[in-house]
Amino acid sequence: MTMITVWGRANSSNVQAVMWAIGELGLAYERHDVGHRHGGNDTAEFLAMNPNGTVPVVRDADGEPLWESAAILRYLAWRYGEPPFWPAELAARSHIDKWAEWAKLNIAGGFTAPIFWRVVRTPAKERDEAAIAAALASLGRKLDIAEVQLRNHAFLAGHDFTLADIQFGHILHRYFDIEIERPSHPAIESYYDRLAERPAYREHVMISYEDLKVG
Ligand SMILES: N[C@@H](CCC(=O)N[C@@H](CS)C(=O)NCC(=O)O)C(=O)O
Repeated sequence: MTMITVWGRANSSNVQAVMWAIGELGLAYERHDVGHRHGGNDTAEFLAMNPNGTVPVVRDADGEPLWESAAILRYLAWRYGEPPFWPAELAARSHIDKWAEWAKLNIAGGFTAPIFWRVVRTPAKERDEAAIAAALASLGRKLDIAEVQLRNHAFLAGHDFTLADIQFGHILHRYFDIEIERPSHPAIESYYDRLAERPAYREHVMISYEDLKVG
């Protein structure tokens, strides 16, 4: 079996998405702790792999280093995924890709910096509560869309677990775990409970972010 090498600390949300996919696909891997307190992402060697100095970076045994977690997820899906996780047929694949892209831009983008960083990675006395409330309202409107979808489907893109669930679901552990006011989304809550039954989700996503806390 090929060995995938991952550079990136386990508590990075983008690394978690990639690791969860690797776990779901049953791939052999080795992961190096890089970034945040671990450092190692400003060395010439690392920057030669990823000039952005960000994690994750992934290299397959026979490939070049890849960065951008969405591109990495598509690579893994193309190479190792099977239908229904990543169907061969273009229309079915594009449907999943649409939801995956939507989740990356709107849910991960609307949560990580505007909410998670402001709540968890900012000392209490410096927190901008008005900005957090506005970001929560904005995220809530996007979650309403997922709520409607999940009322009628077990998973984000339909009745099967797909790449779109990785992009959407990897954010939900932190969303449900941190101290914020959450609007009621019963379908998303039961979806999250179902994700929490998946071993790869528990192993790679439902892990401590204590190390990221400030104050
Ligand atoms: N768009 C990039 C963002 C990568 C990114 O910003 N990664 C963060 C961690 S989630 C990072 O490298 N932060 C610096 C660090 O950990 O030292 C992706 O999706 O991979």
